[in-house]
Amino acid sequence: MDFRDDPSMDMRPRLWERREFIKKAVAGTAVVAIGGGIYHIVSDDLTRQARAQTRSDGRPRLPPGQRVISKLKPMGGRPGDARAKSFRLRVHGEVRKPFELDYAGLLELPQTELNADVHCVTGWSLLGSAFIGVKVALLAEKAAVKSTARHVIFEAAHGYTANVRLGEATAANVLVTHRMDGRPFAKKHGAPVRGLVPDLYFWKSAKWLTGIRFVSRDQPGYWEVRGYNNHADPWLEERYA
Ligand SMILES: Nc1nc2c(c(=O)[nH]1)N[C@H]1C(S)=C(S)[C@@H](COP(=O)(O)O)O[C@H]1N2
Ligand SMILES: [Mo]
Repeated sequence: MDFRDDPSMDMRPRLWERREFIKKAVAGTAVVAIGGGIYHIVSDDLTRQARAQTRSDGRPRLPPGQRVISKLKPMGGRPGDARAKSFRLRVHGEVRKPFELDYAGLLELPQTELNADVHCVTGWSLLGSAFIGVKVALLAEKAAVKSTARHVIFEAAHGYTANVRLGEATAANVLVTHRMDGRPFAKKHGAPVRGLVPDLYFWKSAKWLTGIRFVSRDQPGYWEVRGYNNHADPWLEERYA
């Protein structure tokens, strides 16, 4: 299994992107092939800097095999309804008090602002973006999650899912997020609301989010049943199954 099998992962630059690349290359960034002809615009300077840094949890800032890019790269997927007025989030499953939120309801809950790094399995990392949203831990508390729950299934448009262990899904930096760097998400990045699980590979951060489901038995998600690692820890390079 290889990301090249996935049409949404076609990273070959179109002509105008190639011109853009030449400009950026002159400005000190470089394009490298990561994984057989897939091109990313990466910054060697930012990569070098990040490699010298350590996180507060003691892990290196940059997981092994990653290079830093300077702007979030759209990675495809089948978009859902991006309008805030259509947004509904079901919080359900192994809970005593299931509930549903619309966009206004989400904004009424206590908001968390944080800076996070995200790491794509194809080899790029984006560092230090600002996100605003509601902690999954807060949703879990509000729904009165049962003691039998072990995993969280992030549910998205058209049946996309991502499974995360309960303890990791309720970490302080895991959000249901509606803003990045002060702006709402663009449609291609999951508008109006996406999951954010920064310490696992980025496929666990479901775009066009529709539900948070607590389950007692694990249910491998969209990529997890297509050859990708069920856990997806970037520091352990848990890329494939
Ligand atoms: N609903 C949905 N969410 C998704 C995906 C998808 O195909 N559908 N792709 C995942 C993958 S593989 C990655 S790397 C990130 C990419 O997010 P971005 O396009 O905003 O960079 O979204 C993740 N979330
Ligand atoms: Mo991805």
